[in-house]
Amino acid sequence: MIKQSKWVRAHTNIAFIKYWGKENEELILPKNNSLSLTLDAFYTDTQVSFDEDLNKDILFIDGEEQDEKALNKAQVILDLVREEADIHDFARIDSKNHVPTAAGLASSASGLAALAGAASLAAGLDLSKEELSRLARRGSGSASRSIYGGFAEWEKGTSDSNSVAIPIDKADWDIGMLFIIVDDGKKDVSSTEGMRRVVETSPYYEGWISSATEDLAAIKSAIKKQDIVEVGEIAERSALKMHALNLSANPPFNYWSPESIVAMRKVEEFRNQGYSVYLTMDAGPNVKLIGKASQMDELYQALLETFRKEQLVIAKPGPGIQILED
Ligand code: 2P0
Repeated sequence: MIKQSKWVRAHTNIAFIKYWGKENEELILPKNNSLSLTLDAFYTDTQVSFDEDLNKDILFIDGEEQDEKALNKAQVILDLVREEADIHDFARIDSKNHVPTAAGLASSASGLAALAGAASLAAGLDLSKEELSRLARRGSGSASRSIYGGFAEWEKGTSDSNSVAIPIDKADWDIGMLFIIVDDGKKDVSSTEGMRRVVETSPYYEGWISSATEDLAAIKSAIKKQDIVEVGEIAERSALKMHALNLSANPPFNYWSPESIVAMRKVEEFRNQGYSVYLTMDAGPNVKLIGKASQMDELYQALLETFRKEQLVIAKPGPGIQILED
């Protein structure tokens, strides 16, 4: 017998207050609360089928079968769902990533959120948003936030049960992002390894925790006021502090390429011209601009002097997880 879900769609999110360090690696409990914006431009569609004829779990991304390693995070979610629903069959996961060609963007947030939705649906579990967020978190921390549209906060909690994301604001105001895709092909330090290293070795880690708490309170009040300048300034500071942790780790590491610096300077130039535009960066060289959605087309045009159009993607706030009806 086959228990098959409908297709489930989850969008990716970008953290404005970064998650960068784990309190508990197995349960994925973070050191600090984080806050993100879910975006419309990048998403993953996933379908799960529990099938008694399978003799192992299998994962297809865009039609291509993936190796065991790619299955690791997914299997944590499958196992939790099997246990909860008392299912003993292996699963086939089909995923389609909707990310612009050559974007070089990680899709673990949207991918594992969509998987949590599809696996629980196939198993016949009727999970609340909060339960879905908790389940997605066990695959990848940032996935906990992709259950919701707009701004979401992942509350670090103290245990598996209360470490979940909650919705903060629909972001139905003039805010948007612009991605500058800078793929330098260098082998990255994985997020998992990067986080472990800063927690264990950065002399600044305590400062990160205390300032993240302050930044979080400040950005929530700025979001409430729909104040793009404050939101952008706080988000940019949070990102730069995260990258400063990496430089202060032993051994030190960073995610920047020469082209990242070029993009960062552009943001400064735009600000000097009077634009309210700020940057954020994650565990890779891409630079993401935060600003008024209504000004992104102008900035896009200006960036075409320096970057190819394939490197630029405008994104608006996106929706939460959804079941696609056939
Ligand atoms: C974030 N990042 O808040 C931070 C900022 C990257 C930089 O969450 O180890 O794939 O699976 O929990 O969620 C990327 O790491 O890490 C991430 P795990 P995840 O978005």
